[in-house]
Amino acid sequence: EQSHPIRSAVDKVVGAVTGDGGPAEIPGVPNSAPPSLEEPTEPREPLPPKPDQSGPDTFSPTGQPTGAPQAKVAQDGAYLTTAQGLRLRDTDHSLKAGPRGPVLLQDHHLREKVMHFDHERIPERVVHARGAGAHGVFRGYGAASNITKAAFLGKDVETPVFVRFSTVIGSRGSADTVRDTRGFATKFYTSEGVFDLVGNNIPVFFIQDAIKFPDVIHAAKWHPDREIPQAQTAHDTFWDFAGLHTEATFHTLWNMSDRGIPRSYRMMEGFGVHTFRLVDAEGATTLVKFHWKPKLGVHSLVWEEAQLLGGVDPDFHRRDLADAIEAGAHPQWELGIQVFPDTPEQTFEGIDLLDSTKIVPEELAPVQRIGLLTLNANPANFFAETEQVAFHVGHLVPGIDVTDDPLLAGRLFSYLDTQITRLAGPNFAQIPINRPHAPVNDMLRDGFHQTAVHRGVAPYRPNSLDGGCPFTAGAAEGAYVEVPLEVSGRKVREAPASYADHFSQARLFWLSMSPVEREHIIAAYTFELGKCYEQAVKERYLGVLANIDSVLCRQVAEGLGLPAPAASQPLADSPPSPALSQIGQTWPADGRIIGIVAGDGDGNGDVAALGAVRQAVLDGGLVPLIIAPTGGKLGGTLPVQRTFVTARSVEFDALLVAGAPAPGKDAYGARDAKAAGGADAPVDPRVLLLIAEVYRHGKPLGGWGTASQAFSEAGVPAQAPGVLLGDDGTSVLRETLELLGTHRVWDRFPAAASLT
Ligand code: HDD
Repeated sequence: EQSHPIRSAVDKVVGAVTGDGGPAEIPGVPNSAPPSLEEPTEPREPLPPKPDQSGPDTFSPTGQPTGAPQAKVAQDGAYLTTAQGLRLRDTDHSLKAGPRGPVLLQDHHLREKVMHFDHERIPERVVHARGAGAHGVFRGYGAASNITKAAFLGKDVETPVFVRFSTVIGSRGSADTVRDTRGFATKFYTSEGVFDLVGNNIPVFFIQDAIKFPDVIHAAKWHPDREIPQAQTAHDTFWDFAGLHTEATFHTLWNMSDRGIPRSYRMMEGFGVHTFRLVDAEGATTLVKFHWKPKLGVHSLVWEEAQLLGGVDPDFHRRDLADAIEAGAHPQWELGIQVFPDTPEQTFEGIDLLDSTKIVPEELAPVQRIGLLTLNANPANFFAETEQVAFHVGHLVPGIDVTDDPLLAGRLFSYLDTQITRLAGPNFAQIPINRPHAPVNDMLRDGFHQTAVHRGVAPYRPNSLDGGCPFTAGAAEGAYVEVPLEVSGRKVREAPASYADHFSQARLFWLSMSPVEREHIIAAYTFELGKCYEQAVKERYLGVLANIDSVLCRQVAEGLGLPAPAASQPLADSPPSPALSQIGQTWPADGRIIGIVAGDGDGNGDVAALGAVRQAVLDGGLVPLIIAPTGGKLGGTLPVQRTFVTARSVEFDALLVAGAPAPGKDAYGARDAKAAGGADAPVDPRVLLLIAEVYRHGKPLGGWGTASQAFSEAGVPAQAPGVLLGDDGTSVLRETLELLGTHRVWDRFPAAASLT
């Protein structure tokens, strides 16, 4: 690596003073002499800002683009400076009284550098601490314009967005693939102000009233004495609460289903959960529930994959999102709404629309698509954007109003309040990622981290000194006007009677699952309750399961070695909702990852064939990763992305095996891999592990050449469903892609038979 001219000059000078690295003495200059005070060097040419130092477009607190290019750059200029812009000659040594002497208090640079470092962390979010974000654009279809005046939903209106996905329970440094709900929060920078849709990948919530939020979160987070487990619900306090507080039953069932372990953020549905009220230009209102429908379909991991990933790649989901965006495979979701008439009862088909523990099955109210979200840019700086973004369900725009859901009411307080601690003061709306793209002219003043220089003398209304400005607007000028609903009632701490139904929709969900999904649910409850220490907690929860379904209860009880209790109330059967199941549909395979194990071929002919398969994967819009014993290039041309040391099956959606590589040999190298061990040399155990796991996890498994030997050594029956053995790679690939459309080879799971 060539030394930068500035660096080498500084090294020389510093080396002369400290004896580190440079000559002990510069000829003619005694060791004790001060170094030259001249600027060490000049940069050869003005250096452009590094790409990772340019931030998102910034807007002044009054909503105007800041304009000047350098204002968009967090850091500028070629020289290292202090925060005050003072150029620095050395940042590696404290100012000392002699090379071995004490450090001097006057060293401002030392104190500033360490002081700033000491305060680099801010409190993590009290929930949803771990997340990953991306920039994008939302385009309205105009399909909702007959029921809402929200400008950003208009036909072909494009609105910049920032989305943050998250887990709920774990700390910032916890793993991505834990069993949990996922947050799906979207900030729309609309022309009428910021609209935040702060949803989850599960359409219901644990509680019906926000006053219970601290309870459910205290129960679900780590035990207060040991701060374990991290990011898991498999522990006593969660199941203690869930067993006693049965309105959490439905949400918990979603968590225990495959929805609790998504394959990717890109393959999750999103839900606004609450019912919202849309308002048209005439003031007519409609109730709606918001949905996000992923273009790539809804897919999940299997539990063993999720657990392996926790160790192999704890950043699996954030890596997947960032890699896909960087590769140009921009993930997309359609925004949809379920529409209900705004009647005084606020119910639909008997379902209380103000109860966030209930869904309205899509078969009763279809999801109508009203716009398209595309994520197309990764954040330039995680802290500045993903960590500092502040969502709030109260960030609304004209045309969208809240309802009286008591869960929503508490959220309307909480999201504003939490930022005061998290972002240290009331001016978080001035942080670049939070700035509206609509003009801002508020009368909020001062406070910690005030970055605006407000002009004028009259931040109050009415005033005459600032010309009466700013003016208030009417609805015609785009003002937000709350829907003037009548409200009346006695002050009570009570819930409506319908809120007491905690089981009927959990049963609906169970009945809507395919056999293999049911089996996964049984395994999940058995695992989670099996991790509890307290017998009473397990027994009580079996009582909850009995009120969902007797087979579910009996199977889990069997796994726990406990008797299965009877239901405490009659089970209500309703027609299943096929939309709740993730199995049975086909989806595009775009962006899925295909591992290709290079075989033990004997020359460039095989490399060419492998190259052709790789190219065919690319042409299909998928990502090929070649796996070989060592890195480098096969046959000098084909780049290897994973070695037998770095590859693990959990990374791939399907595996293709081009042969049966023996241990420790080159693939397609000068040596014949089998030569040393003869024709019956065993297959490399790391390849066998890849094959066995891919098979066990129900992923398509293709092979040609000597692959059949590898499959048989891995214990994979050649006739098993989704095991594709063929003569050449391209034909095997074609069948593999077809299978990927259903995500997994579901027939490989034993399931159904045992579910009686
Ligand atoms: Fe919440 C964060 C979603 C109920 C209080 N919540 C937060 C985030 C999401 C949700 C996605 C992360 C936002 C981000 O990425 O920054 N929360 C939900 C959904 C709920 C819900 C879908 C129910 C339908 N939340 C809820 C209640 C309360 C909170 C009932 C409090 C009474 N939520 C918060 C919070 C957080 C938060 C403490 C933590 C960090 C933040 O807000 O900015 O205020």
